Amino acid sequence: MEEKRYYQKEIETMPLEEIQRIQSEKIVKQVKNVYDNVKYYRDLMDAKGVSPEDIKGIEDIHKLPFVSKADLREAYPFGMLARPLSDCVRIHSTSGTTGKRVVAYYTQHDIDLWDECCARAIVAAGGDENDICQVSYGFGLFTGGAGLNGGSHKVGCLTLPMSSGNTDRQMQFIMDMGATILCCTPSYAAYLGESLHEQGYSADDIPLKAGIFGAEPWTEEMRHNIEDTLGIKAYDIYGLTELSGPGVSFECEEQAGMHINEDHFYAEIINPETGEPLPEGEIGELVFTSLDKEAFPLLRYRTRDLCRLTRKKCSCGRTHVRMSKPLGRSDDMMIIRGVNVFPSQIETVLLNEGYTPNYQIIVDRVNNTDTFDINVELTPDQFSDKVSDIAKMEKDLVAAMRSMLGIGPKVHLLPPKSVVRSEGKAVRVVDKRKLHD
Ligand code: DLL
Repeated sequence: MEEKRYYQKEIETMPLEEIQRIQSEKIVKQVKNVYDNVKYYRDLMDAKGVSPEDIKGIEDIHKLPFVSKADLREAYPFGMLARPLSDCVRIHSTSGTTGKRVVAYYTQHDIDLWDECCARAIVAAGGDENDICQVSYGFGLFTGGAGLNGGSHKVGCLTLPMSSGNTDRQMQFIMDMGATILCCTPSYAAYLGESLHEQGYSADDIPLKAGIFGAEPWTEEMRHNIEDTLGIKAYDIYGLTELSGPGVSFECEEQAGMHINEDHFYAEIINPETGEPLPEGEIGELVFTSLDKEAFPLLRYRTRDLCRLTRKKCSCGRTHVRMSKPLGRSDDMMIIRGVNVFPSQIETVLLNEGYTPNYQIIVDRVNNTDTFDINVELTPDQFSDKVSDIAKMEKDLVAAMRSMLGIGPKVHLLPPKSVVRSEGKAVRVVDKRKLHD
């Protein structure tokens, strides 16, 4: 049998008790560090009546206060820094569509740790120094490009720092350089696959063998679609700017949940309403503590991402806890006519019914009633000039949606190329109700 490969075998396959011992050592130090160096944390902890001496190990973590995006905004720009700016070497930032941006700071140690996490993900996807790794996440303030670029260097792959966009050039580099690993958002991977096929390439012609896709929710159905089009194995990767970027967790060859780099990030699942910790296996909000970040450490940060954790043994040999694909964010969940709807449910139905992943959901409110429309693009093969054919397909799709969601949207089947493609994170939902509020 082929020898299993890891980037840092000892850490990645460490017994749980050993991981917990490391986590305990790190949390005690980190809590003392933020209490002494960050007034914002000192005030939060004082207000909760908890002092650094109360934290004797990882089992005491629930005594600490939560931190949310609102705290980061309040403390913007420097209020959460635990090191002087002179120790920091870089910043990254969220896209900040609403309110102030969140800015994260890194020391060189923080960058090294982050690159290692991304290197673990690349090796888990089968990467080594013989690979050519095309990094098509955006470079700049967004963390995707820099993170996978750093990881790819650590592994020793030949790295193509493409950034996102310029699809013709992306295709040219994949084909001419013989790229074997592609890193980008799943929606962009689907678009690249579609574009390569339009150029006349089939999955067999495309040199890629693996993809490392994340930064947005995507379904199993989308995974199969991308795997078939590009002829690769598609691996999920998760992360957020506040904690460093991609590589907080990543999939192994099992493709059954993402191993969280628990030696650096401690995960909890809580009930988003009450803040109470939930037992293993239950769905709730993911909360992270960065155990050894220097510049911008976060205690009990509420991600708003909904998922579940499992400690079931994984056949890859890694012992770190696995998180399921996030169902979506608690703030992405749409409540339409009183019913909870996640974009991922809609994507599942579309792909199961044989449609493309090119869709957009539009929600509005007219005369105090929610409207719910889904624009879905047809392939040239599916497209028909006969109105009755399209009407029948729309009717069937509405029925499939109703059975998944409990409510029926209006479905609009559109000609090929009428839904705008994304080069980064796809905009799946346009909720116009927010404009009226
Ligand atoms: O998206 C970091 C990243 C870059 C992750 C490249 C993976 C690959 P942010 O822009 O701060 O950081 O957005 C973080 O994106 O809280 C999730 O809601 C969502 N997200 C990230 N990865 C996944 C994933 C980057 N694999 C927010 N599945 C997170 C679902 C994801 N959602």
